[in-house]
Amino acid sequence: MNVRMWRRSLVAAVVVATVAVGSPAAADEGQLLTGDDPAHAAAQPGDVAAAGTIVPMPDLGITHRLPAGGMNLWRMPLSELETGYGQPQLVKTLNFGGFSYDNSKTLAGDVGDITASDDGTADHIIWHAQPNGGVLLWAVGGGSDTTPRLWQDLRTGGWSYADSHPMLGDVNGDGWDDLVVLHSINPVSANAWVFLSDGHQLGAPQVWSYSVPAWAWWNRYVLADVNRDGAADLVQVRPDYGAGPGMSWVVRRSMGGSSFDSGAMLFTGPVSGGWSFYDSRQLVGDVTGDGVTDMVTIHAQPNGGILVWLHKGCQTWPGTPCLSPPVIWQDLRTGGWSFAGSRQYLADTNGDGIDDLVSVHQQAFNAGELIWRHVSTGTGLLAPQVIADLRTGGWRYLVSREGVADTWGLRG
Ligand SMILES: [Ca+2]
Ligand SMILES: [Ca+2]
Ligand SMILES: [Ca+2]
Ligand SMILES: [Ca+2]
Repeated sequence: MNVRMWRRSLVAAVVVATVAVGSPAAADEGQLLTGDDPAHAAAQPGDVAAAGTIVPMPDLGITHRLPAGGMNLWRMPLSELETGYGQPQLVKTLNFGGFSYDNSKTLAGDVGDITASDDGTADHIIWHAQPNGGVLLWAVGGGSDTTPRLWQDLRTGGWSYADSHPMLGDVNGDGWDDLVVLHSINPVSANAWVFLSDGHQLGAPQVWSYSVPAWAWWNRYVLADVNRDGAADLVQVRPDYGAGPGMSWVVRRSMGGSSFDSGAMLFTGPVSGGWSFYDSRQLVGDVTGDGVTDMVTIHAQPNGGILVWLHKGCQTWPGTPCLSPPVIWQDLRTGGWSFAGSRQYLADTNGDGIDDLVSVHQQAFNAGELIWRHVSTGTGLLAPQVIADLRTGGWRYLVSREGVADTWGLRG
C-alpha cells in the first residue's frame, strides 16, 4: 500500500459517499449539566463511565446562511448519551439587526451561564463586522432565552474585523471557554488578545502574547490543551518556512492564566515526505484514550480522497509536549470521501472519554450534507457511521459552518 501523501493540485468536485443510514444506538440518555462546567475533572479517558458520572456531551454548533443574508444558529447533540443525538435543533434565527452570515464569524462553546435559564447546551459567540470596520461582540446562550446579548462594542480602540481571527477555548482552565482573538499588527504578526469568561460573560480584552505569526494563508491555529494542565494552548500549524509547503506543528502553551509562551516545535513534515500545509487540516484531542493529547492531520490525496494521520502524544505530564512519528489512522482514499468536500472535528460521541472523528460531508448532486462519526477504539477508527442525514430540509454544505462546543453532562 502506498502510504505516501501527495500534494494535491486540483480540487475535484466529485463527492459520492453513499451510505445506509443506520438508526443511532439506543442508550441510557444522559442529562446535560447546567451551571459549572466540570472541565477536566471527568473520568479518566478510556474508562467506561458509570451512571451519574460526568462525561463529555459535546454539541455541534451549526451556523447556516439564510437566503436574505442573515443566519440560523443550530445545535446538534454529538453524544449518543444525550437526548436529541444527531438531531439539529434551531437555537435562534438572526434575520434582523444587521446580523449577517457573510460578515460575521460564529463560534460554539461553553462560555458561561449567559442567561438565568442557560441549560448548558452550546453557547454561540458572534464576532460581527461593523460598517466602520470594527466589531460588535454578541452572545447567544443555551436554553430558552436566546436573545442575543451585546457584550462588547469594539467599533473603536483600533479593533478591525478584517484583521482579527477569533477562537474559543478555556485558556485559564476554569472550565469556561474564553475568547482568543489574534489581531494582526502587520502582515506577518499578530497580538493574541484574551477575553476571559467569568462564568457569565467575557471580560475586557488583555494581551497574552505579542507578535505571534499571523494566521491567513501561512498559518492556522487550534486552541486545545496540549499538556493536559487544564488550560487550552495555542497550537500553530504552518508551512515549512523556506522549504515549500510542508507542514509543522508548533505549540504555545498557556502559562499561568496570563500569557502564552514563545512556542516549541512539535513536528516538522517536509514537503519531500509528501506533507502539505495547503492540502491538510489539523485537529487536536485525545483519540487514543491514554490521557495524553494527540494531533490528527487530515490530508488530501491525489485522487481527492483523504488519509487520516495520527501524531500520538508522548508527553508525560507535566513534561514538555511531544509527538510520536505519524501513522495512518484511517484510509479514506476510496468510498467517495473528499478532502475538498468535507470538514472534520474531534468530539467524544459515546462518552468513553476518547475523542472520535466527526466529518461533515458534501454530497454529489445534492446541496445538503451527511454528518458522520468515526468512533475511536483507542487503537484505530471504526468504519464511519452516519449520525445525521441532512440531504433534505434545506441544508446546504457550502453556506454553513460548524464548531464543537465542549459541553458536559451526567451519564444516565
Ligand atoms: Ca452556557
Ligand atoms: Ca476559562
Ligand atoms: Ca495546557
Ligand atoms: Ca469516544
